Amino acid sequence: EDGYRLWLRYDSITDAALLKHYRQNITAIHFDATSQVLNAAAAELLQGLQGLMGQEIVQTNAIQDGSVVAGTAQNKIISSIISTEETDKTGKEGFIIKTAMYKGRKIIVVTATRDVGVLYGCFALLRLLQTNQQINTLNITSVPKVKLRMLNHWDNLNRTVERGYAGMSIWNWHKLPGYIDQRYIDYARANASVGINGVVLNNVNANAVILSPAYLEKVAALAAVFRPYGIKVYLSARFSAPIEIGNLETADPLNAGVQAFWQQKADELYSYIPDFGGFLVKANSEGQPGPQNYNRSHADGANMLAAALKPHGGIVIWRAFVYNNNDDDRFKQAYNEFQPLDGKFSDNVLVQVKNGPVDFQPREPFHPLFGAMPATPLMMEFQLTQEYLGFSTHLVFLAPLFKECLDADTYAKGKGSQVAKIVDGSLEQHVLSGMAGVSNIGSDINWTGHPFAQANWYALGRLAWDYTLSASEIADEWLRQTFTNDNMFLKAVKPMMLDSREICVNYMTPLGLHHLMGYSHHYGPAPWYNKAERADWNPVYFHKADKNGVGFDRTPKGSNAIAQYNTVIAGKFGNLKSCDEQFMLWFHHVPWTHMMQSGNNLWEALCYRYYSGADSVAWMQRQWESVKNIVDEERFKQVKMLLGIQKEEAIWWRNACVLYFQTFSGMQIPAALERPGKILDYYKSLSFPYAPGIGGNQ
Ligand code: BDP
Repeated sequence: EDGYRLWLRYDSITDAALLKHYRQNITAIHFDATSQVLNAAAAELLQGLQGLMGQEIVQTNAIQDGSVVAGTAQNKIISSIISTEETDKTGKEGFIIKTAMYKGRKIIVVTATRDVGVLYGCFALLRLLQTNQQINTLNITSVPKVKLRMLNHWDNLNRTVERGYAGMSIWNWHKLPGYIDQRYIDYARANASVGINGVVLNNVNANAVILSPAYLEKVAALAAVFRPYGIKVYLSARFSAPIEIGNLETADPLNAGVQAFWQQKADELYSYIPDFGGFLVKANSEGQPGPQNYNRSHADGANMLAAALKPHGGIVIWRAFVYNNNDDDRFKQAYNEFQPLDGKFSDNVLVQVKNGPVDFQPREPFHPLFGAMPATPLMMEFQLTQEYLGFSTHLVFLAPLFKECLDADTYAKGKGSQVAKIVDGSLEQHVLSGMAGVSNIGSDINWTGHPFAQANWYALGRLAWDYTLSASEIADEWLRQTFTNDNMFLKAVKPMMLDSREICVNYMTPLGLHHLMGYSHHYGPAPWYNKAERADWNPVYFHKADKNGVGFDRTPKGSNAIAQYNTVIAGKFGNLKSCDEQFMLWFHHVPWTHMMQSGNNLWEALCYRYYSGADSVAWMQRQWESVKNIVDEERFKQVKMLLGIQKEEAIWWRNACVLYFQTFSGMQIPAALERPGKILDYYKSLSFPYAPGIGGNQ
């Protein structure tokens, strides 16, 4: 069990009664049409069912008791059972799974309006077996809530991965297009199994060379692998490509030569990849070129690219992750630049916004742009790779983080205007909608480094499909498929997964602290750091600790960032009394002696949080130890070792932060808590020249 098979293991069902149930209900599969996508679906269904049921399943045209009949609504058998009106309700990608009688035979129908829906339905049927559900009376209709469900790879052409902690890039550019690694196919299967339908292959800090013919051939080879799985390829486009690979002297979006370059590039791209998805663009952010270099706006830049792609049906995903090195609060800058552009983007542009206003911290309030740009489809950007949550050595299940943001109410159109309703386009009736995760995938045999980090990839896909799923349901599904359906196992491991994010917040950045990590590599704590070339790359900029207290005053007395929220939210965050303590230091500079709900003062509460975080990792270790006999030896040992590292690093975070903040509070660590074994200078002296994942930026 090296983890390579992810959640698609298909090992035979061990429960005898259940096995009997499945063998009674499924005996054969029937696919009456062929297409690349249906062939992929049939192959998956055969492989999965045969593995799970431990017996041969025939693919036959004859209908018998237990036939799985899969196809679109055009299929004659299916249309005699399910009306096309009913199937039409599932849209372009949804599906129906239904138990039915056909000429006296009991069958299972898997249907959709298009082949890709059938593929998703087959994966859903397999999931039912993998999670040990009963299948004798099925009646499932499932429709994705979000249209573009994507992974963003931050992979460089030299195979390093910016903020990647699971080995090198899985794209072997050198061997492409001639050599198709089995990994590409298994990657596509895994994505399709959770409904991911788009992948950006390269880093947002992009190299223009990917747009040259030699690379387009390679990109086309990957697109061909992904096509049968309903996945489109997208590329990060470097805004200055006209200069770098087009021999032009400018990349000004209003320059006719530049426009012609992109139009010709789009024509060329579509000649290689007829279903190419479009461009993802990071512009005028962290040193990347962009339209502002020519005094043009983000809308000018995005619309110019959008015009080039439009005739081919492509889209532009323009990132809103921007901040300048100026005196204004970094929190506010994306809003300040983008909000005034609402309504100015072409209809094939989405603006991609990170979940929070700063940068993928363990906890952030939702980004104030959500709800503030009604005329623009806003795409969600989550980060799967754990840049700020312990790399791939800490077990941190991110579904609770994603849910917290998606469920947050923006009040944009009154109560009930959750971020999720902006992301799925329903609040403003947008045609386009999207959710992306910055990939945590690499060349490690188990794909994600930490065996449990696979769950974050899984969760992104499942939530993009249906954000009403709870974190607990997702953890349950993933654990059953990836490890075992054993109840003892689930009882011990699920709570540990579900609490893991809050535990990480507690030992890293409790009560609304943020951006305390080491400079550049982002590994470990460095709340003292103040030497970066930009003020807003320094932890001291964000926590503002002094003798009086700690936290960033974002009320009208301070930076007034809260004014970017709807007044209901601003009122809540802006008042220390009503501000949820978990966000407190995001919005207030709070005296050390401030009385918390617990009856402790802020300093004591901070200490208790840090200690409880580190202690909870010991609890996670005990939970894991308790399933030793239920888990395969290989993954048991891996997770055990990783929890050992996590424990040490949680203590490191705790000690470094508590000792540092103590220099301001001047108060003792509460007597009940163990003293840190080392002094602050020890933690300050640590250096990490070879920490993984460092990218082109800070
Ligand atoms: C930051 C990363 C940096 C990325 C940047 C981005 O540290 O490597 O390039 O985000 O999202 O979190 O563009």
